[in-house]
Amino acid sequence: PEVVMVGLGYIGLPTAALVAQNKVQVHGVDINPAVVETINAGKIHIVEPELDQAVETAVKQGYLKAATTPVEANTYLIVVPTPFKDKNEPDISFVQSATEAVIPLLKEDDLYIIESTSPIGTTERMMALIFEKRPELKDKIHIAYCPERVLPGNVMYELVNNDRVIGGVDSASTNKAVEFYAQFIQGKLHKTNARTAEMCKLVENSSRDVQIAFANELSLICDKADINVWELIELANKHPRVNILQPGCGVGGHCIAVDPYFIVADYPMESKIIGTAREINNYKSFWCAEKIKSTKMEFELKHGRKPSIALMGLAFKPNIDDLRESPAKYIAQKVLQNSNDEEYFIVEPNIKSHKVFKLTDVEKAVKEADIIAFLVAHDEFKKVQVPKDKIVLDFCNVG
Ligand code: SAJ
Repeated sequence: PEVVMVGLGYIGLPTAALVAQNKVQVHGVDINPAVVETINAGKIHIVEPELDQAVETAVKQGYLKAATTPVEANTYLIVVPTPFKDKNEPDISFVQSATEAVIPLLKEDDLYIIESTSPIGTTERMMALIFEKRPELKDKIHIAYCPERVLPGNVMYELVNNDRVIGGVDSASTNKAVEFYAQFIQGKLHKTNARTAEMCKLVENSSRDVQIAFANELSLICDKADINVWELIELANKHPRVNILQPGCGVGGHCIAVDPYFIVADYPMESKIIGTAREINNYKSFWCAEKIKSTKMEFELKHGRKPSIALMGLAFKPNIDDLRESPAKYIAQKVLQNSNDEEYFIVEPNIKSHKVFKLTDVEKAVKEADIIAFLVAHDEFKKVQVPKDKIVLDFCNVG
């Protein structure tokens, strides 16, 4: 094969399919044998529009093959997760083990690229590891960092059309990596060095996190000040140079709620706003859960009976079925703790069933609950007519 793609997850698999669509032989690697088997059967193990068709075609035409170990190629891409350990320290052990797996295969003029979101300096660290084991390759291979920036749900389009930032450990590496991506990508390819490219990825997501934190902070102030935060933001945004994002019930997903910690862990004294934004966004989920509980208590005091409560939405953002790192799920868990499940209707129209939560459909929940808490602004919820006598907690501007 021409290309080895280590990691066949949310980014690695679509990227492998895109490269293969261009009739370039790709050898995909994943440590999970079930994933390898699924892909070799032309199927996919994740939910992403248009990906199924792309993988099926690539496998059928023989351009994409998966295995649990890498083979010799000319270009190696590392696209594995970088989770974090306790105390929000980034964990680059997957990047390291993926690199260790390809080191014996590297030869002169090869290209090694990391795409995984990584703390600043990771590419240089992997370069040191490569040359420690293969000193004869020093200055003879190309090493670069090129983060992805695709939005889940629109990956196949954004992979091709988004601009990319490409940073080599030297300019020959940058140029070689740009040549590689130019075969598949229509967006602009911006050249820089590896450290800047690493930080750029972290900064993009931190920037969004900080902006959402600002909106969430406003929502807390407005709640006390008895001002409608949605109206306030809409009006402030009429200013030609103001563009405030939307408050919600916290920030979820596996990127925006994670990547800022990669900066904070290494530069704790300097990253004040970035660190505080994380705290504000996490606190907002806790606050929402407390608000539901206090509303429930007020109802009990007033009516002398327990209210029934509808929790509307579990996904980490509108109109998707992804519950990972979801603030809405966290809130549901928090309010259901130590309470009788029967008082609750949990609604998530984007999934059929859930192993912990018993799901109710939208109409029934809205009709029967005394208190309705909107946690996610799904389109289905916007159409709902909520009867006047209900108590509504709208955390995401559904109403
Ligand atoms: N959110 C708000 N208010 C807003 C916008 C979003 O509360 O005004 C919340 C969402 O509900 C969600 C979270 O933020 O819980 C994140 O959602 P998102 O749509 O902002 O982003 P992700 O996590 O789906 O994808 C992000 C994207 N990054 C940026 O927009 C800077 C995507 O381009 C990245 O590729 C992706 O992270 C990634 O993989 O890093």
